[in-house]
Amino acid sequence: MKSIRQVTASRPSLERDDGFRPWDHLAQGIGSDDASQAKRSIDDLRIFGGACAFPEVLHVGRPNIGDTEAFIGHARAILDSRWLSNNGPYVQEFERRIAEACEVPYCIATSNATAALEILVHALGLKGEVIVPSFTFIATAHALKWLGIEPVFCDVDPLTHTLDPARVEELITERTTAVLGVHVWGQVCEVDALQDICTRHGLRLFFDAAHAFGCRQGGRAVGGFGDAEVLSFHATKFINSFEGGAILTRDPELAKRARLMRNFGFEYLDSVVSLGINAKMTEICAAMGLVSLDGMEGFMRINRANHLAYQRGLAGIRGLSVHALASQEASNHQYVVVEVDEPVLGLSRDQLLEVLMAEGVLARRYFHPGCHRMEPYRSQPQHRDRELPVTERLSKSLLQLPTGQEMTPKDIEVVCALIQFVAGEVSSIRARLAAGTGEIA
Ligand code: T4K
Repeated sequence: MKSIRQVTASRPSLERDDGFRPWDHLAQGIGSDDASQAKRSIDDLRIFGGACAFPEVLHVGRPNIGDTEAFIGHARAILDSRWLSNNGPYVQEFERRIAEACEVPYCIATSNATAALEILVHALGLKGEVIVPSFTFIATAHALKWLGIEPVFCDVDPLTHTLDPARVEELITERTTAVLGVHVWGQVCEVDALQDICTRHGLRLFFDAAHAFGCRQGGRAVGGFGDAEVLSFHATKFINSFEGGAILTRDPELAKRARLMRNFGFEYLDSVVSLGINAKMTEICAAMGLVSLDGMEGFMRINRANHLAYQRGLAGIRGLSVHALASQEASNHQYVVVEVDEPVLGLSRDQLLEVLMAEGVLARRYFHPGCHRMEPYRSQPQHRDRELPVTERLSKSLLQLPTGQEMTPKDIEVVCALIQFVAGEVSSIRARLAAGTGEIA
């Protein structure tokens, strides 16, 4: 048995700058083969020398895998066909299926969502400033900045976590050319209010829907809102194509421009008619995407059940709640988001996270800090000095728990029991942490 000092000395830290990934470390942790092992005293917690609840780490973003045999069959067919990329039949079929699911006429599959956003910035002819939430994955802001557009960070609504339309309107200047909303956690933005603002001010409106494939609101599917929307099929998304993305639009001219730009601006053979990059999806990625799409109903069912299990398992904890989406007809429940109210719970979000990480529950703190607190934005006064109180609060209080196909009901039960145990022992955990034996790094 290792001593407390040995265990705590090698505990994973949240703040590192050397490329360290916490799960590499956790795989070497002291483990219990019995994941159901209950914690009876705080000495049983891994941060204080107890056994790790999950020696095989639980990840947020573990890929859902569809029918492996079907995928292998497609892989063989692709190799045999000698057609590996450049708008092949798998990509065309993937685009047809996504357009159908999103109820839009045009889908352009891309290598990832970030490239899709960048293509849209060009295809929409954006310049100057674009209003965007700071409470998002950094890709949303970087896609603008990379192309010389200034992201103007806007605060979000405390309940929906999406762009607050009233705040958007305050930020419009003569340099503003567009608003870019993010359907974070699959929560559809206030699309009508945003559309109204954009129409009145002559702005383009587009959406980062990386989290929201399969979600619906007001009788409409995500994919058809604004001028265009972007999906992500990254491995960590509930439908994945290894890496991948897509642009969805109802506008035939915009679709045509985006399609050209995805492939260097080639119209055919030797004819280049516009600026373009290489953002093509490969055939193998499209095959993975198609297999994943075939499993979509099952993945949604699992995510829904997991969400419900977390809601039940974490009920009754004062100062900790599972975030519920505002009224919406359909959601992929891709993320299980927990909000920690530190003064009420008695532990900070980061203290709870450290306890969970030590136990092999690799919860995440998306999106901490907000984009305006990361480089290259935070060193610029216009971003650093911007007041975004809701973003600041959310980035300090939210935690995402593992979900998806890999999580069994038993895993969720153990994670919930662990959190319930921690919530019931807050004072002694705090005292022990303060005494230094399990000091938070
Ligand atoms: N807009 C929004 C709102 C987004 O959230 C994202 C991506 C984008 C745009 C850009 O989309 P893409 O250009 O990627 O298509 C992860 C994902 O990598 C990222 O795609 C995603 N958002 C973001 C929310 O989460 P990280 O930096 O947290 O990734 P990482 O490497 O820490 O992996 C997450 C967890 O998943 C880890 O615990 C490991 C696990 N994992 C990951 C992969 C790739 C696996 O178990 N298997 C895997 O294959 O960003």
